[in-house]
This record gives sequence, structure tokens and C-alpha cells, in this order.
Amino acid sequence: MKTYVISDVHGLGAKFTNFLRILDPEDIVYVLGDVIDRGPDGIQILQYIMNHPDQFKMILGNHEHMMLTYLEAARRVDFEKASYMNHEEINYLYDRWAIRNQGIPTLEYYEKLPKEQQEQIYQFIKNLPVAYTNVKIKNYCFYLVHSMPKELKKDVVYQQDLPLREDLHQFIWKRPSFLETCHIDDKIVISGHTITIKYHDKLEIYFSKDKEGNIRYIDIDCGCAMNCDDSKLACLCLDDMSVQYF
Ligand SMILES: [Mn+2]
Repeated sequence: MKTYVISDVHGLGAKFTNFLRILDPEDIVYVLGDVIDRGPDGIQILQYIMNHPDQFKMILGNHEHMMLTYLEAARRVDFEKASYMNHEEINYLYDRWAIRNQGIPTLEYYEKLPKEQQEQIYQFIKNLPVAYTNVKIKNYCFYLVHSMPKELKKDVVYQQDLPLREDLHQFIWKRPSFLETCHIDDKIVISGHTITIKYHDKLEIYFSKDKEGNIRYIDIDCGCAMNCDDSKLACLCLDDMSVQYF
């Protein structure tokens, strides 16, 4: 049995399918958010993850959160029969998610689904955790999050545990200015969200070490949906820290 981490698949079904080929049935996969948007296949990938709960453990990304807030507002409008303020809010959320963050392929596919499947997806996203803070593999302890960690005494942090907007923002949107601010105890933090060319000039997993040479922070977003030849989906194996690209 092995434990893998992937992130920011962003609707690239072919890369995700190639990744699935390496899995044995008993392997575990942590998905660090941003499965949807940009590419065309986000909803199908999300549904695959939803339908394999024993194998896949997913964390909320800012893209799933943008979809969730849009859907929540849209549901309120249906319910309240649309006031002017509702439309303002919906237009803002549509623009932020669908237009500025390339959510249109996701929304179009979602809207064609039967209502029952729409509801399952909505509930799935609504209940996604934002961090696994205490994943122990061999002698290491990993803290898995979409963008940035925060010290919290819970093994799994859910959206409902974060009443403060700033806290949720830190977990799903914020980018670290200094990676030292991401060190949590003696854990190894792993995130996606920020494409690794921010840290080195290649689309490969970035391992940040402290002065003693211990790995403290790993960024695995290798620009899966970027429109260039070397963009890829990265997969990190937590048992031996080996890396594969798709
Ligand atoms: Mn992101």
C-alpha cells in the first residue's frame, strides 16, 4: 500500500487517467484541491474522486470554493425569487469564478447533469475539509493543504471549523511570501495552488529545506493546465518521496 499526493488537476482528464494507471486498489491518494476549472473534464474527475471514497481523500481548493459560493447564491435566488441584490451578488460571483478563473467548462457541464448528481456534487464540495494536519507515514508527519497551513489542534480541519473568513482565505487562497512562515512544528507541509516556477525555474516539484537539510515544505503544483509543453500533473509518493509526472 502506498500513499500519494496530487494537486491542481484543473480539468485535465487525460493526465488524471494516466495517473490512475499507477494505482493499486489499496493505495491512498490525497488530492489537494483545484480539481475543476481551466480544462474541460473537472466535473468528471470530481465525480470519480467522489465515487472512490476509500481510495481518494480530497481537500478544498479555492476553485471548488468559488463554485460553492456561486451555487449557494444561485440556490438562494431560486428560493427567494430573486431580488435586485441577489442578482448583484450572483453576477459578482459568476464573474469571479466563471469568467476570471475559467470556471465556464465546469459550470456548463454541471448544469447539464441530472438534479440528483448536481446535489451530490454540491454536498461533496460543501463538506470537503481544508487540511489534513497530521498524516503519519513511516517516520514523517505531513500537513496537507491547498495553499497555506495554519497551526490548529485538529487532525482534519473542516470549513465549518473556520468561522473567520481570513482563516479560510489562508488555507485556500494565500501564497506564502516566505516559506519559513509555513513551517509547522516538525511537520512537512505539502501544498499546491502556487505553480512551482515561483520557487525555481522549472515545472517540477519544489522541496524547501531548512538549514539542517530537513525538508519542511513541498509545492507540488507543476502547472497541469498551463498551455505549455512542460506543464504536468505531479504525483508525490509519501512512502519514499519519489516523484512521477503525467
Ligand atoms: Mn488554487
